[in-house]
Amino acid sequence: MKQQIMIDRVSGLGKRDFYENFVHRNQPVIITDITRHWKALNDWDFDYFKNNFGGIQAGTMMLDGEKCDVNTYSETAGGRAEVAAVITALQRGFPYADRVIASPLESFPKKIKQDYVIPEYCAGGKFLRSRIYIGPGGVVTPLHQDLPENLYVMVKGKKRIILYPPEDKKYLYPNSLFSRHPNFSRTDPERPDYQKFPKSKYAQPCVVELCAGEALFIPSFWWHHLRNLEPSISINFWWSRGWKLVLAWTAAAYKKRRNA
Ligand SMILES: O=C(O)CCC(=O)C(=O)O
Repeated sequence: MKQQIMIDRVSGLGKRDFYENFVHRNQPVIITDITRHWKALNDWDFDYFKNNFGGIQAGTMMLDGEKCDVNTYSETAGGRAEVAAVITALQRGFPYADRVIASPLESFPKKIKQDYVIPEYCAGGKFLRSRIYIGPGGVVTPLHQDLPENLYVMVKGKKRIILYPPEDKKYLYPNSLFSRHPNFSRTDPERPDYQKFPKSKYAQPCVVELCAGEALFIPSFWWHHLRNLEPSISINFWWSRGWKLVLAWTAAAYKKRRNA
């Protein structure tokens, strides 16, 4: 029997402790006081984005039912849409809401940076990038893993996030290495199919509910599945370290060429 993974909620965590106890140990943690001085915590809601950034073209992902269809996401082409139009549809609800915003920070004007403070844990981090996610209640991002370290900050709403450690990969049936999305699993942690994916019963999920104002550190290669329990807005901070940095640059260059 594997030991149950516990994810602590902490505050007042210094950068050194963060690296020693969590980054270097590849251990997730929820930090509760990152957003203390963020204007975004008060201001960000669907209307704020409509009123302040309504005219911009942001990256989006189409929904297939309640699931984000990652195949439709592109940082540079196709999946872009006007923020006001997407949010108006989200406010009308399903079936009008047919896509969510999942956009690189650079799509937004620079003034958006006044709304938050880059957390000290990743400020100055190599290859630091952010994406903003805006979606209605119910929406799911399927189970996947990413190369960078990820500080995932809930600004509005609430998400249920199911995590698995990287070593559970053998139970999670990832897509083929040669597919478009080799980092996605074919299993659904919310509806496990043990007939089709028998080894998935050995995977050990760890479930957290992340509330507005809280940040979840998702270490590199940890698997994560996210469900909006409420209409939600979040921003993540991805950064890379050591040998993974080379991979991150290579993957980004490859993606840029593919999407051009
Ligand atoms: O917010 C979401 O639903 C997706 C976020 C995500 O997959 C990530 O930060 O890696």
